[in-house]
Amino acid sequence: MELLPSASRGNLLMLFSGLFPAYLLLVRKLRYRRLQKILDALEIECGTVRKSSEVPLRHAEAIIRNIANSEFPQMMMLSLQFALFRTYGIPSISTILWKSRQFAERSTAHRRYVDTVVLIAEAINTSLDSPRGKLAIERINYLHGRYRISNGDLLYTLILFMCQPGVFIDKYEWRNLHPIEKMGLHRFWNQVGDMMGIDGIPDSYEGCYQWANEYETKNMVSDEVNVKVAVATVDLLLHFVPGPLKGPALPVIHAICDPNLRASFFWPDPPSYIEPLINHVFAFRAFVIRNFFLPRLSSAPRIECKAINGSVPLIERRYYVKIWDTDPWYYRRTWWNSYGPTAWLCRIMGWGVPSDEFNSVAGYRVGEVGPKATVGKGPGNAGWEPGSYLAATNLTRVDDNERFKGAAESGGRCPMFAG
Ligand SMILES: *[C@@H]1O[C@H](CO)[C@@H](O)[C@H](O)[C@H]1NC(C)=O
Ligand SMILES: *[C@@H]1O[C@H](CO)[C@@H](O)[C@H](O)[C@H]1NC(C)=O
Ligand SMILES: CC(=O)N[C@H]1CO[C@H](CO)[C@@H](O)[C@@H]1O
Repeated sequence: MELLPSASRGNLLMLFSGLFPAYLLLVRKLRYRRLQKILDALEIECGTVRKSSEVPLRHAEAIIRNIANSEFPQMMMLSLQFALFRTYGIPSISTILWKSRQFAERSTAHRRYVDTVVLIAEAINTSLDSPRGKLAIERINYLHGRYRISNGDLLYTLILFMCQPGVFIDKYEWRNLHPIEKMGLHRFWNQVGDMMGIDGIPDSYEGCYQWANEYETKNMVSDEVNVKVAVATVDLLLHFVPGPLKGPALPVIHAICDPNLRASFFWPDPPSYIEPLINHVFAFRAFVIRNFFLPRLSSAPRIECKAINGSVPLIERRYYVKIWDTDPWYYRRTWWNSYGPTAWLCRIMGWGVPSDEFNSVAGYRVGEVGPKATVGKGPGNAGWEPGSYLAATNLTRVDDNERFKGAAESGGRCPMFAG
C-alpha cells in the first residue's frame, strides 16, 4: 500500500465498500436464476402443474439434472451414499447383497460402488427416452434379475433414491427444494420404476416418502447380516480418511444415520454433542454458499458424457467417470495423476492410483458394468435386443404433446410463477 497516496487509499476503501454489497446482490440474484428458468419453462408449456404426473418427462429430467449436476452435486452424492446405507438396514436386502459377494473384498466393493454411480449417472445425464438412457436401465434390470428381489425391496430402494436427496437438501443445503422439484424427482424415478417393472409406486413424492417410512417400521430390524454389509461400506466411505482418524470419524457417520437405522446395525448412539455439531457445520456452509458464492457456471455430472471414441456404435462406446471417492475406477489416467505428487501420496497411503487395474485408460463400457460374472453379457453386448430388458416402454404418462397444445390454447401462463 506504500505505493498509493492516502487519498486514493480512501477511494479504494470506498470502492470496496460499494462493491461488496453489489457483489452480495449479484449472488442473491444469480443463485436462484437457474431454478427460476426451469420453473418458467415448465409453466410456459404446461401452465400450473399440481401433481407430478403433469410434469412432462423431459422437464422432470431437467429438474433432476439441475439438482444433481448444478445446484447440489455434493449433497446428491452424500444423500445417495446414505440412501444405499439405509437399504442395508433391511435384512432381506442385506442378505442378497452379502450373498452377491461384492462386499467382502476391496476390489469388488469399490468397483460395485462406482458401477452403481455410473448406472445412475447414465440414467440421469442422458434421457430415459434415449437409447443410452434405456440401456442403463436395461443393464440395471439385468443385474437385478440375477437375484430374487421382492417388489417391496425394489420399491423401497427406488423411493430412497427419489426422496433421500430431498431429505438431505432440506436439512443441510443453502435452500430447500421447491415443491415442483419434488414433483420432478417423483416423475423421474416413477418412470425409472415403471421401466424396472416395479409395481405399486405411490403417485406422489409425499406418498412415496410415507410408504418408505411404513416399510421401515415393518422391515428395518437389527440383524448380523446388516452389520457385515454396513461395515464394508463404512470402510468405503472412510477410504481417504487416514488410519488414526478413522476411529474418531465413525461417530460422525453414526450421527448422520437416524436412531432406527443405527439400531439395525447395533451401532451405539454417538456422543450427544456430535449431531448439533454436524448441523452447525452444515448450517454455516449453507449460509456461506447462499450469501457469498456465485453459482457454478457449468454443470458437473459424475461421468464424462462424451464417449472416448464417439464414432463407434452405442454398445461399444466407452466413457470416463469424474468421481474419485474410492479406488479410481474408470477415472481418466493422466501423466499428472499417475506420476505426479498426488500419485505419490496415494502410493504412500495405500490408495489406488489411476491405472489399467481400474480401467483408467480404457474407461467403462455399459455392457461391462457389474460383477465379473456379468461382464460382456446381457444388455450392452452382442446378441442383446434393445428393449428386451425393459418392463415398460410407455414413457409418457400424460401425452406431452396433448398437454403442450392445451397449454398453448389456454394461453399457458400460470400466475403462480409469473415474474
Ligand atoms: C474411433 O473408432 C473408429 C471406428 O471404429 C476408428 O476408425 C477410429 O480410429 C477410432 N478413433 C480413435 C481415436 O481411436
Ligand atoms: C406404464 O406401464 C406401467 C407398467 O407396466 C403401468 O403400471 C402404467 O400404468 C403404464 N402407464 C400408462 C400411462 O399406460
Ligand atoms: C442429455 C443431456 O442433457 N446431457 C448432458 C450431460 O451433461 C453434459 C455436461 O454437462 C451436457 O453437455 C449434456 O448435454
